[in-house]
Amino acid sequence: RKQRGFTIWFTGLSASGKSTIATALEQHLLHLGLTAYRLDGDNVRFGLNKDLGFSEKDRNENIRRIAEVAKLFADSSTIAITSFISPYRADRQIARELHAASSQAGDDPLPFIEVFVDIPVEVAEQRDPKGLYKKARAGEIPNFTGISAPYEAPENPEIHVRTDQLTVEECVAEIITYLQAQKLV
Ligand code: GGZ
Repeated sequence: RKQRGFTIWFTGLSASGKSTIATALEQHLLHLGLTAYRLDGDNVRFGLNKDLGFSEKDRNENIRRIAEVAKLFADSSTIAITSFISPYRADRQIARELHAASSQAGDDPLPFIEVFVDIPVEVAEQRDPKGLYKKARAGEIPNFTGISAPYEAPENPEIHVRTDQLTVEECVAEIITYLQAQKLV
């Protein structure tokens, strides 16, 4: 049976564990013989979106473009995995609706799976692997999500993982179980 494309959309604070889980999930899918491609800050914010910063307007545009690119990957039968804070509910809704609108070939909507990588902001701030929260507190990074810019938590994500309570492997297992139940893998 031919692989079906879809998008796994991670959302969560800086240092929540999005990229770690996304990378482990990608490895798992590749081992299953599936084609997956991860979009993250390293390959998008330094390329396609290098003209964008962290104002609300720039984040809106960042997420809009990422959603369009993820949709193209999914439409080409790849599993697109996106790993961005995507702090605004309305932007994630736009990404979802873009996938729901039928694909270019005019067939089924492309599945969109929102994964809320949930961590209390205090724990993210304690982890602070890159020292960004410290800088944000010191006023050296303006509009820092969770400190001086909003994070709008998903109300109805397909998957919700608490990364202060689960291991990376447990989070991946939860996602795989969901995908199997949906007959996507
Ligand atoms: C939040 C920022 C900011 C501000 C730079 N606010 O932990 P990181 O470093 O590696 O991940 C964060 C990343 C967020 O980029 P996204 O494209 O995911 O954001 S959004 O979806 O909101 O457009 C952080 C770093 O960039 N970073 N400045 N002000 N994170």
